[in-house]
Amino acid sequence: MKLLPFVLGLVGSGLLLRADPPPGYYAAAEGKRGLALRQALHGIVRNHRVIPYASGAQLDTSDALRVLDQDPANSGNVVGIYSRLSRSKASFGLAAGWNREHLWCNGYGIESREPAYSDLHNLRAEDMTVNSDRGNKYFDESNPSDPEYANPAGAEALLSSTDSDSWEPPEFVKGDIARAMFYMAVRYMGDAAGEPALTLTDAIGQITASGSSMGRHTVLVHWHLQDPVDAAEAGRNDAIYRDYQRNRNPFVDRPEWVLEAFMPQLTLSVSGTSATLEWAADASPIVVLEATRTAISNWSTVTNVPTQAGAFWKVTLPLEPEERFFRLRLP
Ligand SMILES: [Ca+2]
Ligand SMILES: [Ca+2]
Repeated sequence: MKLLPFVLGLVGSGLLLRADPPPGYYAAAEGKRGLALRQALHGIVRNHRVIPYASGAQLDTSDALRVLDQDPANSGNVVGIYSRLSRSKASFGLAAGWNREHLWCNGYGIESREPAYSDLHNLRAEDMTVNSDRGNKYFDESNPSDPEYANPAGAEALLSSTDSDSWEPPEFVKGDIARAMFYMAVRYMGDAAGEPALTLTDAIGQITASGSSMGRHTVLVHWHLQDPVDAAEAGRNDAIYRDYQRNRNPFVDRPEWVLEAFMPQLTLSVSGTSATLEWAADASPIVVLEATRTAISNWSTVTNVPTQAGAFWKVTLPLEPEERFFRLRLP
């Protein structure tokens, strides 16, 4: 009997608020990688229960965001995804209030069409002004040399920065946003009526109002690794599954699948004074960037040119005394 208070303490700490995917939910995806993994995940998360976007008497997305994005410190408020400002739930749609932010911009392939338009994995509460400041900027590290560089991004977005074409959110939501982008890219593959084929890219020239691309692909992968899933993000995923859409974000449940699904597998082999990096050609990124541990944010393009041989790309690099990191991106 003396154990009882301890057990009650665990219940009170919220450990039971976290659910796991039901047994077998991801069975069709296990052991796969690359396109095969993305297609298997698509088969699992498609055909979700659509919560209507239009505000009205029925349950709609603004009702859901009042619950999903509620301020943990004030049940009468929601918190903005970039601004982190707490706004009264009652101020939805008002000029000084909050509205619905599409992380994957509505203008990049969604075009106000459900189910993508109302997908709660892609919708967040945000202060009206900050939502409009972000506009249709893709996600990327802000460039201080850009004439429109602003850090902070605005008086109401003190933890975000921006430049002429991109938006960089607060550190602790970078991973949440990246995983939402990866979800969108597997949920929407263009195989059902009214559904776009959404793709992530490093080729920022492809991110246009007439396309359905978002980015920057490899920066989002980096953000995913920088900001791992925490209990709040897992709880939001559970709530969308349990109370609204009946589908889950696989990359919140299985973070290791981001690299498996969205990055080519790199093989490194060392011979004498050189090293060879090799990756599958179906991934197609052909620019190799390198950085050293002492200047990890200073990525430069390696001068050695990758060459294709059959189903693989490879590039040979000299071995150097200092530890180096490599990443790939589209040209
Ligand atoms: Ca930029
Ligand atoms: Ca986070």
